Amino acid sequence: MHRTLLYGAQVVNSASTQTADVLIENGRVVAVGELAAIVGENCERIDVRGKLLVPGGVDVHTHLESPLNGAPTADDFESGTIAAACGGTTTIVDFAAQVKGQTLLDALAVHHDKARGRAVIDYGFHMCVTDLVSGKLAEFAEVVQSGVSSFKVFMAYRGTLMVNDGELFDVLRTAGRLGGQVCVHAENGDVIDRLASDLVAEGRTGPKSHLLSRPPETEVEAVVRAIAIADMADAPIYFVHLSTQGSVEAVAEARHRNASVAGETCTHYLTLDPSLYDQPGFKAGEVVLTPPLREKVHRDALWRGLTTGDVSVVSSDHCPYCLAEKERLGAHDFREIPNGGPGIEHRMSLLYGEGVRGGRISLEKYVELTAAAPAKQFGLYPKKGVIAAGSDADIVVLDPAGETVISAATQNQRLDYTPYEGWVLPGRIEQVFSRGDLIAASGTYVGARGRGNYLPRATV
Ligand code: DUC
Ligand code: ZN
Ligand code: ZN
Repeated sequence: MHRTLLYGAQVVNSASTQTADVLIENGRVVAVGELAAIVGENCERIDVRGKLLVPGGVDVHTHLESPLNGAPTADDFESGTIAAACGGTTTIVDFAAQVKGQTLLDALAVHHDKARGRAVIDYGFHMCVTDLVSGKLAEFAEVVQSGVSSFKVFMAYRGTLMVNDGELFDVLRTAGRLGGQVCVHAENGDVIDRLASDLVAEGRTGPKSHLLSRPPETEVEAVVRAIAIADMADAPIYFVHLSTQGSVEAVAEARHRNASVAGETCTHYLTLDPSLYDQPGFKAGEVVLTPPLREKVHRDALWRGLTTGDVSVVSSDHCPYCLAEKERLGAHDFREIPNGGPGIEHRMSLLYGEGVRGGRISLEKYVELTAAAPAKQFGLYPKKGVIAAGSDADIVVLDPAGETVISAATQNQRLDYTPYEGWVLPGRIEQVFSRGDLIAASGTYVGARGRGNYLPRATV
């Protein structure tokens, strides 16, 4: 039996912080407390005095080797999960995307094949539904039984991904009856398409038009509409990648009347300014991600939403495309630029640096947003998301006295840029353990290949 004692750190969970030792046996935490004097000789001891121990990050919104936008995303399950591990994330829930004409179960099988033996951290899937022709709703039960208890649908991208209101109602009602939940991409796709055509007609074909064609109201209207449809379907709803003040207010209003509504935002909506769309040449293409970046008033509202709990999860929406690929596809028309950006590697560092050290959230809130709440929301808690007896020993050793420098040249994400180039953040992720294995040290992957396990998820 392999035993490891991490001793002398501040152990941070979403409800408490304590100075304690953590004893790990066979990949699980078996005790947290004053243990150094009682564990005996047969135990590896690791000195983590002066450090913070936080639960391994749970990133519930990633797109690895995904065909969703036509072009496959740049990170596959190996490179993407190595980047995640180096950045302190030990669990992901990735979107398995159905392509047109494919059954949901076939789409899931394809995604399992991509991940199996390649992912280095534990992983689950959401089912991303893009083609609802007859019969697909009947597959939902089997999808849920296989451990995929959440679905994603799009209220934008007519002709490729978008569902209409009736289909949204069907999906919500069907998933809800099965005890599953639906992740909704809320944007008014038809209005966006018209604004985008107008811009192209005026010759405004560059990346900044991505921002101009997606004003905040296009998100807010869709959030309000989807909440009403979820009410009619008597089903829970989870909004992915919220970016606006109005959306936070709509979700808060629904939650105050006890509707089963939850909201997620992403690191980039909290930290990046839309002035990045004014970068010269095609460089603004880096931040063609959906929804687009928003002004400070929206970022402030999102931070407030995190403190009130109305926005309960911070994910990465890691959906990477190299800038060269974005330019190849969309240099002449911004509508052809694959939408998405990186984030899986720096989510934990950014939220610690900008959130905790920036004075916006507490350490416990940091753990809640990055690990405990996403694990609870998607049926993985307390296996994941907490450092406690019985939980998987997924643990990040964070040095509050260190610093993190972000650069494309040193990142593990398989990408030719980062929108955070040159950022220096307080705090440094020193070591990362997954099921008790040391898998990352000082930003380098040191674990075995393909060691990640599939996580079938319960309904919640
Ligand atoms: N939605 C996502 O969740 N990710 C990338 C692009 C999109 O539209
Ligand atoms: Zn989306
Ligand atoms: Zn996404």
